[in-house]
Amino acid sequence: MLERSAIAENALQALHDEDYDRPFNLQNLNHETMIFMGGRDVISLDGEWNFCVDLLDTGLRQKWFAMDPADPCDRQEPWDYDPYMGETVPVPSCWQMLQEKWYFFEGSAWYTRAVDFTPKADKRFFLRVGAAQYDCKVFLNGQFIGNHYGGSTPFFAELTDQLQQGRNWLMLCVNNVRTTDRVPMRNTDWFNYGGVYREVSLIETPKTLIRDLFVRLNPDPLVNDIDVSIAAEGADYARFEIAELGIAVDIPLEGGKGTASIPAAPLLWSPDRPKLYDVVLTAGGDRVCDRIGFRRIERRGRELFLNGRPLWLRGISVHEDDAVLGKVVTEDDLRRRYADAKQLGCNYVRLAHYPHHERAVALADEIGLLLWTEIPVYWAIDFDNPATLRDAENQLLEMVKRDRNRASVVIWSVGNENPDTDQRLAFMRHLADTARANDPTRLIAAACLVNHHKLKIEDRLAAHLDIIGINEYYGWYDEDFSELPKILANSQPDRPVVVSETGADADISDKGPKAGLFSETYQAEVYRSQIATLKELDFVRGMSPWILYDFRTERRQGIYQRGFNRKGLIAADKATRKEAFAILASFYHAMAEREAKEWETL
Ligand code: GCB
Repeated sequence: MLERSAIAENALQALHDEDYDRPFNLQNLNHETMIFMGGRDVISLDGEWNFCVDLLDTGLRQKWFAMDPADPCDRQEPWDYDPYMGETVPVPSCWQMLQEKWYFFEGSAWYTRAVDFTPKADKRFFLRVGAAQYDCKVFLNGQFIGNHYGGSTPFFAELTDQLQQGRNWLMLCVNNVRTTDRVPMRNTDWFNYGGVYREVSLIETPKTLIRDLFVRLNPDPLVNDIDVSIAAEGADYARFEIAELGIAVDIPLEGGKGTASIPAAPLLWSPDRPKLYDVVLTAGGDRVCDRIGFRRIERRGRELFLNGRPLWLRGISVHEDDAVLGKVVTEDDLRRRYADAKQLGCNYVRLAHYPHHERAVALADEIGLLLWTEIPVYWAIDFDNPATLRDAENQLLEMVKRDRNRASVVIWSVGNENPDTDQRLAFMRHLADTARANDPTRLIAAACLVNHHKLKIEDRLAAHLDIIGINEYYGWYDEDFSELPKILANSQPDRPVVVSETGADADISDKGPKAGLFSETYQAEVYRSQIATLKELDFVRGMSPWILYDFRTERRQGIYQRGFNRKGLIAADKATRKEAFAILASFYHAMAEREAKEWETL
């Protein structure tokens, strides 16, 4: 039970409000706390957690996290919450999808659960939260462990020294308030879900710990090496194996780090042949494994190449959104998503606008789809603010470290439609450089800006990218279609352009119009015109129209939108296809057939 003075302190806070959250505003759970997850056994902490929304942050002021799990009848003082009894919710979930009264709730919410535990002398224990939107404070047995910023990447907290024999109480305080200094900021075109919406687990490791493993083909086509980088604690060397390639190498570790370049000739991974190899790393008693594909993605001038062959990215954009589950994804949902993309004739998917579930990336490896993945540096975030940069950089590094063994990921994108200011240029250059420094085997992109007065792609960031993404909505926000060829002709970019977005809304419900804006036929017409224009331009090396499925967003409240962005090729039921689906499919399939014939004759 808390000391009486804490309650008195709490009463005083009503008079002096400013400092209650300062001790918790740390960004100390970040990419540095990550451990390599491949093949680890985990104890799932999913399931029912005690839950309470907390609009006024009373929990931090009144220190709910420090309360004993005593019977409320035995308490000496009045309290405003019983963390250990009462309402429960499932984890993972988004609170908006659970009760109507929580639909527009933005604030803190508390999750509490018991963890029964037996310490083991030679083991370490880590909490892993797959994702919580947006920041998440972790408490164990009343003690503040740390805070993670960023709603779409996993985070870890070592609990070895804090877990006690028997019953432990774990609390997560999740806050989804939109603020100007966050990434993203207050204004987006997707729903601001809240909660612990990806899996939570406890991981047991030996004292020797493999922190990181990065395995890739040397990006230089003349060097047939598999390059390996390792970070491990408590061992002098690590054993790296790919049995199918006859590789078994001991790699010395110095200062916890080791690298090796191993000559090898793996079958190359591609969407047509998504070959993966079993990779195992052992260091001391720790052992991790992964299934890894080897491929080369290159930009030469205005062209893209995959494994030395010219590449045109036949894509579609997709959000992580479900009419029933919100941001929670299931295996069925992901398989349906990629089956729809394949039926469309795609070889590529843009995972917009934040890192999606790691399973989305692993499944793309297995079934053969190239991915563009990105962080939510979206619109006018606070480019002047060093804390905002720290947050963006951390989200980038968490995404890169989580996914850089995935052959499917060929593009890291560092932002979407950001104004071309000096501060933004410095901010995003830094992100592009950081991505390259941590992974030289992928291309860097961003969705850039068009100067609508000069009719030209004009964005200083383009010089620092491998691919210029362009979001253009000719036929929708911009009516005059004839401007699109002019823009592309005026621009003469020296590197490939991927039309990262284009599209139009179509409401195909009974409430939707039969013709004109928001009709299915109008959307189909926009797709016809876009395809006719873009296919003529040699520096356009791909497209990912907006978007595969209709998705929920607060900012769309027109009579045909009703809380949804309806630019999907498929309605929010994820089943009903609109006319434009077949139009894009026939363009992509014809292109794929042409490509296959060209390759046969090579
Ligand atoms: C964009 C944004 C995307 C929006 C889309 C739209 O340019 O990148 O997040 O949802 O346009 O529908 O306006």
